[in-house]
Parts: sequence; structure tokens; C-alpha cells
Amino acid sequence: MPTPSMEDYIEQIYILIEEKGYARVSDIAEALSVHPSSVTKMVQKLDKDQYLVYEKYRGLMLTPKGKKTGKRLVYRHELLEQLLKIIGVKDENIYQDVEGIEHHLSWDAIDRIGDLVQYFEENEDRVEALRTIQRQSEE
Ligand SMILES: [Mn+2]
Repeated sequence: MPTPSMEDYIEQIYILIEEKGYARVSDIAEALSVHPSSVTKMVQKLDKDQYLVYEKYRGLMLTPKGKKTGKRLVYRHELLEQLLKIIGVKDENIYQDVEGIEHHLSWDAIDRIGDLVQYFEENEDRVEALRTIQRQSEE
């Protein structure tokens, strides 16, 4: 199992490759606000654990294992953003809150949250009922 820090790197590398077709050490460092030397170190570890293949002058490529993991991590992040949005968390708090919780939930919990998001999305009245409770508790 990847550590929280490894998860952040895999997630970010996956996003960069999806968006630009490649992920350079400098881009990863910028996206994660870390020093390039930390990226190089982590990339070597991810290579050793077979999430990616890293060649100094050719860049890096995710392995099938790395792609599968990256895809799941991006899904998890997006699902948690959806959840926080549905339950009425302010937009300005959503990203940081998700970054804070995403590594600490089991995949079982993620699947159940997936059900909950679906429950609300299937019927707008359910979201409205929640908003009614929220308005009451704000009084
Ligand atoms: Mn994230």
C-alpha cells in the first residue's frame, strides 16, 4: 500500500500526464510545492515499487499498476469533493479539506460515500431536505 505522501505524488503525476501527456520533475515539484530533490527521491522510490519507470533523460511513465492507482486516487479526490459540496461545505474549504482527509479513509468507506453521493444525486429533493435542516441549525 502506498503511503499518504506516495499517494499525493501518484495522484499528481497521473493528473499531469492526463493533462499534458508527460510529467516532469519540475512540474511535479511545482504542483506539490516541494523541492525538486524531494521529487527525484520519491520518484526513485515509486520506480522501485513499480508504480512508474524513471529514466533521467527520458522522463517518467506510469506502469499499469501506477495508472490504475492514479485513476483510483483521482476518483477518490473527486468523490470527496462532490460529497463536501453536497453537504454544503463552502467552496473555499473544499480542496484543503479533501487533501486533509483523503488518505485516511478505507476503500470501504469510499465505496459507501459513493453510495451516499449517488443517493443525493438521484433526487434533488434530498439535497433540498438537507438544506432545510442546515437553515434551521444556522438559526
Ligand atoms: Mn488529492
